[in-house]
Amino acid sequence: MDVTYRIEQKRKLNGPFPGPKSQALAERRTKAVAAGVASTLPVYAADVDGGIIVDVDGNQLIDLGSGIAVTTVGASNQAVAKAVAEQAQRFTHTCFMVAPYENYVELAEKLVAITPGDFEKKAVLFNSGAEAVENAIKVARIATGRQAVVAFDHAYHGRTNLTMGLTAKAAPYKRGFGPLAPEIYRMPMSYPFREENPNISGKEAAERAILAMEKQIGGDQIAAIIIEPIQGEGGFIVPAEGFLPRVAEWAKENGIVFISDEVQAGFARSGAWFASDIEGIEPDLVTVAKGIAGGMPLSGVVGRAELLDSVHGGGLGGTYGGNPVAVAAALESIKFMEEQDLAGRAREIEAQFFERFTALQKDVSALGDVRGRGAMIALEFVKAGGIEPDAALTKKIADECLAQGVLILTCGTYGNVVRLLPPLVIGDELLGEAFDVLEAAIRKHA
Ligand code: PLZ
Repeated sequence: MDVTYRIEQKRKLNGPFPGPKSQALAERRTKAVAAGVASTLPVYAADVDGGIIVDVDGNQLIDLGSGIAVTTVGASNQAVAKAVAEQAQRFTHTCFMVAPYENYVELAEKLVAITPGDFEKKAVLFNSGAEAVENAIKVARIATGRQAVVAFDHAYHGRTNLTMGLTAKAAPYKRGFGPLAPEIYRMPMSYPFREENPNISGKEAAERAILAMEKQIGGDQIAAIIIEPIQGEGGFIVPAEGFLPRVAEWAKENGIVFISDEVQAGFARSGAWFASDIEGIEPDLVTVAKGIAGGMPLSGVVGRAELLDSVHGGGLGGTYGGNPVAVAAALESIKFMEEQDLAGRAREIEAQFFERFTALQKDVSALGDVRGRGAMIALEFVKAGGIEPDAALTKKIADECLAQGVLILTCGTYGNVVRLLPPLVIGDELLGEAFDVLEAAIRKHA
């Protein structure tokens, strides 16, 4: 990796944390910003580059969150910033449904080329991950003439009405926000660490879900099966080998559209372009967002041409979908990922992570599971010796890291997973330092 940084890649805490400027902003926020939107950090960002977030008081934090798996190429990647500025100076918007433009077509060509699946594909662009998921379901329903949609335990697919119904966890995402969309069925996931029978294979876990689908819905009633190839918000769950291929195969046998939600796992994050590549599956449709555009809001659905083309003209769209500034950022981000082999970088991060934390696991019995792929990696904490989730310990560890200037996020149905999503442009030294801080926090509290 050959990256130059604007900001010195050093962790630095000056005085109180949060500092006075962040505290003043927090007061203003309380009066003006809706309470329903919460933030992990108590400090306000002023400048971000590589693996460092500088706050308004000049503190420098190590970023192991990438704005939830978004700033894969960095939050101020200079090539991306230049492409954004140049496009903004030409035009910021025409609406692709009104006056189309070239870079939308170019990005569709690129997405078709890099997504899994050796068949004719097309793409359509939107703004957010949830919007991509909603549209993938619309496509599947119209293409099959069926209504039922299958999602899995621990799934996260968004916060809009349809996607909150697909999301598994009630609080904070769904509770009180109903009525939820009908015709959504939830199936058992392959979650190796939490299987009652620890020897169950991926294929057996798939047969368990298939039997439930056959009995509870009927294969010929299902429009789509949607699944994250590595579950994100639900706990960075990597299904057992063989699970996804068998579910995908059964979908095919039953004329069901298999949708891989790669919103979080996609774009080099997992150590490949897409996590589906590693799992050896060719989804009918793939949803993409987050890492695609270096921080600009952009998403898409990519997949079988005949499925996407089963929608009547005017049936898909949206004012901002495929905004030209966001698309310019995406084209530059993808080029950067290719030139710098960021998927390879993600695999290096994976190796460093496993070496360090599987060793730590031998000393810390509360560290139940060390898992993930690429730079989408996690630690699951339990009450010592068993598998009972320990959310309180997880929070203590995350809070300790924050206080030491390392931003880490938690996730999981049981709130007991620390997840690491560093920008792939982070250097080894800074990453090692962040691991030191995390390891010390674990040893202190576990
Ligand atoms: N599908 C797999 O991970 C977004 C959500 C954070 P949007 N994950 C982060 C939060 O608490 O809101 C996500 C995802 C997967 C869909 C989505 C939704 O993407 O861009 O947030 O709509």
